[in-house]
Amino acid sequence: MICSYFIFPQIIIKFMQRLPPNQRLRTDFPILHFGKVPEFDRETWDFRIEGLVENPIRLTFDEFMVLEKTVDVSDFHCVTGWSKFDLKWEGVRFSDIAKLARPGASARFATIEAEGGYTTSLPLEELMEPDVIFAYGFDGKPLEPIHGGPLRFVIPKKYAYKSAKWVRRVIFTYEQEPGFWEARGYSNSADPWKEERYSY
Ligand SMILES: Nc1nc2c(c(=O)[nH]1)N[C@H]1C(S)=C(S)[C@@H](COP(=O)(O)O)O[C@H]1N2
Ligand SMILES: [Mo]
Repeated sequence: MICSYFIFPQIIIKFMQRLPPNQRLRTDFPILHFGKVPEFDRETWDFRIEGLVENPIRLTFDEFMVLEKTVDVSDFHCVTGWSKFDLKWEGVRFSDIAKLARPGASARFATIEAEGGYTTSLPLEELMEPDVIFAYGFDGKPLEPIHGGPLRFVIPKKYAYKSAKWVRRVIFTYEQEPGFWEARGYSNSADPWKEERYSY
């Protein structure tokens, strides 16, 4: 009695509150990207941090894997209307990556660049949040190529087109560069709670 009439609605309300406006909850993990899944060659793959930094860096995959590891559980919201709860990402915080390269005083944004030229850009204060990570693991396993493996960017507080798969480079900039979807009419701020889907 208590369970069905009291607790159950409470659970539903709690879930609804975690769903941004006009999003629907999915329990599967949809796959969405432009172009095809790139090949990963551990020998030639690298990760570069460039632009307005005091210490530009190039890391091999093995070097990346020994950086301080973070696990973060977060929700995921695609601008086309689906959301997923409690995705468990393992990787390295953006803020830890930034510490290594030491952004200069004039750096205000960073462009995240993926294989094949997919890009997105964000202000540094949003990138320095502790839930923003470069993920190589998902749910205790290596991140699958189809979901962005070997390395994807994850910024849970933004629509997922900001969470670039197959990341290779971070460029610190003074002006915000237009991203792949942002240049095609999607919002630069991309806050799902304010429903910032388009750039008009
Ligand atoms: N490199 C790259 N990253 C990308 C995209 C893409 O087209 N290319 N699509 C984005 C969009 S719109 C979404 S919803 C998510 C989907 O991630 P998933 O396929 O792991 O669910 O990846 C994002 N990252
Ligand atoms: Mo998306």
